[in-house]
Amino acid sequence: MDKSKYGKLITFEGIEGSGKSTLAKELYEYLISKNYKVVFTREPGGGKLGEKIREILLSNEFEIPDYSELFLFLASRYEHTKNIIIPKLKSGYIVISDRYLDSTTAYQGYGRKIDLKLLKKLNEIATLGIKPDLTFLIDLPEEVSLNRIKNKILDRIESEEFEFYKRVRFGYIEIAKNEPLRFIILDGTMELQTLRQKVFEITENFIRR
Ligand code: T5A
Repeated sequence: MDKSKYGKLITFEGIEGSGKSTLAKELYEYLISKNYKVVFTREPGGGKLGEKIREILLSNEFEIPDYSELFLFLASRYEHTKNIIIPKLKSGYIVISDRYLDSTTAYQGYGRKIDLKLLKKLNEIATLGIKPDLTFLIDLPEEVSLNRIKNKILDRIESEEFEFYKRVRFGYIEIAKNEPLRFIILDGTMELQTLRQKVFEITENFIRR
């Protein structure tokens, strides 16, 4: 495989209400308008199986024990990577994913306190060794996050206590610190217009590199 023809995987991460979904979709639209080959996808979900798993994971109908939750996220990721991400990258697409492997490290690792070394191994299996080329971490204080989502019907994970989000946010910063070349941390309290401009600019520079 000629590596120069291989696409790029760009992921968006952050806690609830950070604005990552908005920015990921806007980046997708922007790159389409510039005639790039690009696809938008998300986790949990992306594939047919993953979207079903997403319904279960976010539903308030079940109480899902920690490790069951972990394995469901990983099951979704394996299908997503194998059936969507890898084929699209091989066809030269830019793949934009709203959440990917770092969500598991942040939420199940730092949030639920599952062993980080174990998660690293499991993530390697679920991603078939694929790593994002560029990750935007939209960092937001927990208080602002809760305020942004307070008027919506909360899903199972959004109903977690405040301390959980504090750990997840802290976890994200730690993950990003360990991989400074892959991560761009943006302050999610900035105006959406400013954030958008930064995401577009950084991505275009990155693609042209
Ligand atoms: N999860 C996921 C795990 O625990 N482990 C895993 O491995 C994976 C993959 C997934 C849930 O699963 C968990 C994490 C999640 O709890 P989701 O749908 O991806 O669920 O996650 P959410 O974070 O809930 O996604 P949302 O789409 O609801 O939130 P976003 O993406 O953070 O925010 P967004 O863009 O929808 O914006 C929220 C609101 O804020 C406004 C927007 O207009 C919108 O109203 N907003 C701003 N307002 C002011 N200034 C800004 N800069 C703003 N940016 C956005």
